[in-house]
Amino acid sequence: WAVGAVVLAVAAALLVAVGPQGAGAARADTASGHRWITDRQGRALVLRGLSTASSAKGAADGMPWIEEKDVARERRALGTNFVRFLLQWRKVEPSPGTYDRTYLRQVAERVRWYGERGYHVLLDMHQDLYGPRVGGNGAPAWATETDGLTSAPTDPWELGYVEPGTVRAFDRFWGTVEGDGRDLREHYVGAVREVARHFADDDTVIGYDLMNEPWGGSVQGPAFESGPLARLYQDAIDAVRTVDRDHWLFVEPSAIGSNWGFATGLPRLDDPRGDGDAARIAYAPHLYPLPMDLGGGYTGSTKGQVDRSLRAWREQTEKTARRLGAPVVIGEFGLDTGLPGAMEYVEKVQRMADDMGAGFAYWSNDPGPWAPWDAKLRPTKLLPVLDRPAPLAVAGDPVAYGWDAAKRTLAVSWRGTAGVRGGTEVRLPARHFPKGGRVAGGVQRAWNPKSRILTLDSGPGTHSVRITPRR
Ligand code: 9MR
Repeated sequence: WAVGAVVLAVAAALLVAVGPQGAGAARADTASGHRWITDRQGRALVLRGLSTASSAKGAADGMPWIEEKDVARERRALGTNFVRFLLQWRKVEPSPGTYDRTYLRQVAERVRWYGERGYHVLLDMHQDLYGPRVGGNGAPAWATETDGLTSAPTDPWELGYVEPGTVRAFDRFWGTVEGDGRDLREHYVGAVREVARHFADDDTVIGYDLMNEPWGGSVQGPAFESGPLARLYQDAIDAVRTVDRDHWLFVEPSAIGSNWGFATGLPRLDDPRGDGDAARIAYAPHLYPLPMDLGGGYTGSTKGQVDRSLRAWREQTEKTARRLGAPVVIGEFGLDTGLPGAMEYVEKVQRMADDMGAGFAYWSNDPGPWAPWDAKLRPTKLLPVLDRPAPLAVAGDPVAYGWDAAKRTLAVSWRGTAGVRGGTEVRLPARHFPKGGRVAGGVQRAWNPKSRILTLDSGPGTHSVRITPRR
């Protein structure tokens, strides 16, 4: 998310709109106090993974670059339990009202590769810059109305969001300018429902990300988020629930502003499953602090600015999650690993995610300078940073958890809750725990040196466990 003058103007407008709400909210450095996505045993899931993959955007078959062995490598090298898997509307609905089952089967095959290795898959309805007809990806050509306006390629790519053809394509999609009466939103909702119908009984799928980085076209800010965006989300949620009662619906704010830590106007949404604990709506904002977007690293004066962005981002995210009654997953964060201070930044975001009790999907697994593997699939310096000790599933209500690299201690505390089956699982990477872990304050139930997963006993009451490397 880089910016041009127009985008900055929007940011300034948002800043004014945020006003004093932006400051002062209480902040507890603990993972507790919000809802959790749970597995079938009722355990709270700490979702940690990558997006797979940007390469799917332009591929003729819409498939990411990966083969099954790459999924196996990722599991081995990083111990991730989560993947945000990119879908393309153009592939789901290649012509109006016609859904491509072959495409959905190919997606299902890859979901199975992940499922067999213990992953949870978030299916992400991805788009950037609307669709290929206006220089982006996502929407089919038949659903791209530009009224003769065009879009030129831009550098950085994000500036394409203010190209006339792209703005008009969004406006026609949202129905915020006069059109030919065709309801493109309805098609989109139908496509999302079709994806949900296909995966309703697939336990590897954790949910659906209803739209990547929504953009309002010529309508921005709260007017967009509480208007067209909220309506689309509500329609999509209602439609999914007609075919899929159980999977989670992940919603994102408008990317502009929120990615940098400004407030979002996204309102509470209703899940036909019911209110409170019955609802399954998750909040998946992206995190790209503006100073880094503009090419800065995590160093010098930029570092202080980024730190302020991170604090604001956390505060806004927690506030929005409370409003939505939703658990949080950082849907994307990522950067060129060659930027100065990049690894310190990734560490910092992971610590913040742990403090918040939020999952994350790092952007992305495409081999290259942003990824844990380079173009030749050799590990980059990001790999050891992401290969971090962490809980995967907590048998109760998590209170706090985190890896203290200086003390070489993974601490996990939780309150056992009734109805939860199984133990708490933590992953202890070989690079930090070559001989496994020594458990204090709890009881080790099992240790699997291959998956590097240590299982801890749980039960009623509060547990506070510290794991250090076995000598
Ligand atoms: O990293 C991606 C870059 O190579 C592409 O040119 C660009 C446009 O498709 O998208 C980048 O990925 C972005 C993602 O789709 C949405 N969030 C921000 C990501 C990084 O810019």
